[in-house]
Amino acid sequence: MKNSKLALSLLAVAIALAACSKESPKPAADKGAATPAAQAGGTEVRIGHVAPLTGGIAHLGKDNENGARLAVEEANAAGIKIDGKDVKFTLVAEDDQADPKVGTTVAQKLVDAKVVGVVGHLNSGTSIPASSIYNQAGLPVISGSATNPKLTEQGFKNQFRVVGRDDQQGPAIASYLAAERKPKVVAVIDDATAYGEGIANEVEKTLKAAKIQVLPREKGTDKTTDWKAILTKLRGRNPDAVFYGGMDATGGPLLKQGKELGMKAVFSFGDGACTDKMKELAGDAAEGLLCSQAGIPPQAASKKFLDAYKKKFGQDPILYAPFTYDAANLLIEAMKKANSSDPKSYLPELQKISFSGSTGTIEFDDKGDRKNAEMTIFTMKGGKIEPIAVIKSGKTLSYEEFVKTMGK
Ligand code: ABU
Repeated sequence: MKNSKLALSLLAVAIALAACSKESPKPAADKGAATPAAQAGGTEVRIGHVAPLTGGIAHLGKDNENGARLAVEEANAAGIKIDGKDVKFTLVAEDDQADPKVGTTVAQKLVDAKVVGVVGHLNSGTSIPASSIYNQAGLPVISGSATNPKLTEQGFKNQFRVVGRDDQQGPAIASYLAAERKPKVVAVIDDATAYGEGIANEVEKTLKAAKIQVLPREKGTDKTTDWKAILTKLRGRNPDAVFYGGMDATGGPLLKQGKELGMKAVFSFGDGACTDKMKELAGDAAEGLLCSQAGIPPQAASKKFLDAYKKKFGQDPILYAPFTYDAANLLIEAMKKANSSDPKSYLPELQKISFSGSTGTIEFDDKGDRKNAEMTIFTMKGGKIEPIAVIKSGKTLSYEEFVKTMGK
């Protein structure tokens, strides 16, 4: 009788434990070998990363994740102690599919997984709705790529970005286009996302202020790959230039079809379509395009970062990886300064940090925007996106002059 009671109690405990493990699934963390910290019972500190890892811009999402992963692995290899304990950082990587609804779902998933900070999201369209979830949870979040101004205009003290904003980037590319190509008529198209529409609005404002005629806005979506109807209509208006607010996955086909239709206009883009992928998608039509980045060109990042990235991933960073690398390092550095991984304790350190990252010195203003973010203008030459000019603190430098200021 006694034995059967004991057996029943043990069974009950086993069932309860099994139920518990079902209710608390392990997050998709790093599957790397256990570090000395973890083996010795060190503290696990989880950092979230979110970007689209599936869909048309998965290549950019993976690039972002690679940057953050490299930072986490380097920190683990360095062996960091917080509050006297060995720490093992794990990267909890989520896929938001560049979809605002999925973005909020995975944001909540990261909060539930008890991450202490987040690098992401890639897109403004996912970052903005997810930001209230992180704000409620008091989690520091740093985007390495989201450029829509609204992200940091909501009064959230936990939200940061290490790139510039589209109310800087839009005027930069539009002014360059106006000054160098002197268009009389410009067509502006966007993909109806927070980023695409936002930067297109900024470009239009700047062009109109320069007394350049802007045709009525044309719109697609972030899935549009057949632009022929819109382009045929625009061809009839004979614009000297086209600006597209959207990503490379949709910008490449737009450019290819525009040239196939015989448009002579110079095609220009913001950072989302400022990649070598444009050559892959548009072929020779990509030659001579103009585009911008709300930060330094990836090839101007520190040699230490570029070498480590290439060694680990067997390729050069595409676009934002130096920025997500810096974002993850900023979270880690703030934890070290606070000697705590508790978001409440290390957030004040992040707000006042001055950090020498792979993309230069990073400090934040009161809104969480990067102070003195550079803007870079590129063209496609010989099938490669090449930086032409960098705008820093209101001064336009040739890329060669800028590199000298980086001490390279
Ligand atoms: N900055 C362009 C791509 C990311 C975004 O949606 O802002």
